[in-house]
Amino acid sequence: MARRIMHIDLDAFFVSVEQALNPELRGKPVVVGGRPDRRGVVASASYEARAFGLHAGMPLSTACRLCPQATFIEGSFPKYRHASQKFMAILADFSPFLESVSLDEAYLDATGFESIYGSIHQMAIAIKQRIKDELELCASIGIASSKVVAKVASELSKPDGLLEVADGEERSFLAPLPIARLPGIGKKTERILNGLGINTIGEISSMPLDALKSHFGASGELLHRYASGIDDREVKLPGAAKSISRETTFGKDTKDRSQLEATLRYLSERVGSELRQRGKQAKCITLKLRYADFTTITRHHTLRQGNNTDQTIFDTGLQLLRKALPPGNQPVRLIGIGVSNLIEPGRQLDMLDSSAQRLEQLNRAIDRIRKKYGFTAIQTGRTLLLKDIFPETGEGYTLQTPSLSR
Ligand code: TTP
Ligand code: MG
Repeated sequence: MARRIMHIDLDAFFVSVEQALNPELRGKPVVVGGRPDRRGVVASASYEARAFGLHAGMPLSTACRLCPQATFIEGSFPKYRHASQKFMAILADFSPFLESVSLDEAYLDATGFESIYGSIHQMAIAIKQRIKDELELCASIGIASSKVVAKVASELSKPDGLLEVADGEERSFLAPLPIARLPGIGKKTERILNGLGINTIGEISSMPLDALKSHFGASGELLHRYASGIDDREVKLPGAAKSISRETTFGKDTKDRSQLEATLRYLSERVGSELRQRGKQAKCITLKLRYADFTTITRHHTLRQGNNTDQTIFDTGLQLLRKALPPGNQPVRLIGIGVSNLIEPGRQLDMLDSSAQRLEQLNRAIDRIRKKYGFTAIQTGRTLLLKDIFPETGEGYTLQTPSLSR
């Protein structure tokens, strides 16, 4: 049986929360992001403001020039978080198969729920109604056999939309749409494709796979699949690990920098590999150290964007290690590295353009080789050192203790 996946996204979320709290703002051009005389960009614009060309990411000064009569609001994050929690609680009442993607966006697997609600379409109407009644917010919902098609459908249906793509119709639904509608296509990819004479999603799906691969590497394949409406990603339930970490206790306490750094590199590769396997990126990296006297410290660093490459995890860990270990420190008993604040890749990021994406592809290639031949089939210069330190062990040095916190 084909899956029925819903993508639910609130319309003009930050602005709509403000309008729900202050009826005077309803039906008017409203912008959340800050006062127009300040630097900064539009975070959210009401649909009335969008009629004047305003959109998220536009400098506030431009927004003010295009629509001086708009009400500009600074915004307050706790209000939006509170509304988001209520929104997710309503969705959870409808199905436990729920994945929240951001504050105002979620996927819900509704496969098999027809018998309860009459049809999935009816279920979506009931969801929209409850959100309207209880939160005074508008949700747009796309329904399809996969995440990617459901997301395109909900965005196309905005505002206050509901659009269901029948099973088997995915490809023909996507085909006439401009390529920018496909999640993951950023400005640069769009330019390259336009340069090749490709303007619609259907034209991407008709391109030979090899041609796409030659322009976009491994991402070309994903692009081809998505453009054809093929996407096996599952709705991931809460309870999936919220953080991933690896740590090791040394056989003998050590002050040796190269041993600490080699171990850190090895643990970073383990964490990176697990992160990629889960299809996530991390925004927070944490180093853990336990000294010989059992004093334990942790140090965090938050990245500007999500990342899942070994290199970034290690480089960040190394910086934290260098700061945390002044010269003359006492010996280290345990070292660990972890990642948290896990996000879905590719929402704000341009999936195909960034150099981080390229590094990720390299990491994935290494993952594949390791899967086939064992983790130590590929070693970086640094982890080779560990062979001398732990010569008796083969694959994996048996030194890491996995810990997945939920
Ligand atoms: P979106 O769902 O992308 O935007 P939206 O809800 O305002 O409008 P719509 O879905 O109807 O197109 O993002 C949700 C919220 O996230 C948005 O209200 C404000 C915030 N946000 C930012 O702070 N900066 C941004 O660049 C974007 C895109 C969103
Ligand atoms: Mg939204």
